Amino acid sequence: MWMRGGTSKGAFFLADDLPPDSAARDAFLLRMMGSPDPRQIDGMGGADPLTSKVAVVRRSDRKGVDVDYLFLQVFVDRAIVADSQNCGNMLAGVGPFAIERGLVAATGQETRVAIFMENSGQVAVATVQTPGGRVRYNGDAAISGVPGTAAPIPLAFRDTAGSSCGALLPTGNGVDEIDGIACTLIDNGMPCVVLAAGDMGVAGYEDRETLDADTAMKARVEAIRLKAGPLMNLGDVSEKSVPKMMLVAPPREGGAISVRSLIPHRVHASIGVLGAVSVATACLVPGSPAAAMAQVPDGRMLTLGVEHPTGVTECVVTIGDDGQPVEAGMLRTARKLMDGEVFA
Ligand code: NQM
Repeated sequence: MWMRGGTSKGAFFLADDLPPDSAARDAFLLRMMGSPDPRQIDGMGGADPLTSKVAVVRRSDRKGVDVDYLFLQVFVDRAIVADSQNCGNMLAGVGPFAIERGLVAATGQETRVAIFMENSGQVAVATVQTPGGRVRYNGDAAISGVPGTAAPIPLAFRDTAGSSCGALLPTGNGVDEIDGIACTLIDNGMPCVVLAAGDMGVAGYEDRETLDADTAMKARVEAIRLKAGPLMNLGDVSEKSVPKMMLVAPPREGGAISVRSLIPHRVHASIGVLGAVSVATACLVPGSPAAAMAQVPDGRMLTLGVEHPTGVTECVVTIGDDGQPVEAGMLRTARKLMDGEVFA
């Protein structure tokens, strides 16, 4: 099934429909998307990392969990299929897909789907509208980066701190210096390096195309990323899609922070879900580049607007008694686009 999940788009498969051997699976997915090729002309991919994504879903054996979800990023211009990150946008399509395929039974007006995210080992809960026992896609919820409105799919995350890096701040520091630049190495669901856009010679309010064309800036950012990877317990990240690089600037649209994210080699058209949660959390780290410029409300349940090239994404982050983030939430939507057979 081809679906839009949040601000991303890609293929949703039942695990049993793919080759069990991961090398054969990856070869199939590369050919299906048309990678490697910057235009993906011989495949289904949209020549953009945000439209070259795959969700693999199976019924779960875990207690209290409905389905297991493995996210795979099919690189556009390299023959790489990476499982090194989560994708909270594709996650928005997993609940509807699981109900459509009969892995989860609809329960009244709304169906709560507990999803184990295999990439990082955490559970997310999606609430899907199911009036009359069928998934409803139409509705009034708008998310920035997607035209129009659709049925709301709230996502709730718990215990995402240290999802891939073992700790919220894997170096134990709120700020580290790499190549002379102050950076926060953080993972609240997505490994991210958060640094001031100004330190990279840009304002941080540019559009995606302008920043994507700035090859000198991108080379400096990539040099920092390659050094940050091992410091974040991610090892050699030259062939991984993490950490994401978050260039932050003071908010201008009433949000908490403004961000341009490199994911990691192209600039995101908006921002990833767990990427937004992680950068919002960086705003709460004392002394960090993000905290220095962020506008953070008081309280334990914080709504933090993350401004990006196509709007503002609001994350709700709940802080526990120890001052650490314990829960995060975000509103997404999804849409079924095509159900059929794909050839490779
Ligand atoms: O951060 C893009 C996306 C993502 C990931 C990326 C995502 C997340 O927008 O949870 O959703 O950062 O590669 O789909």
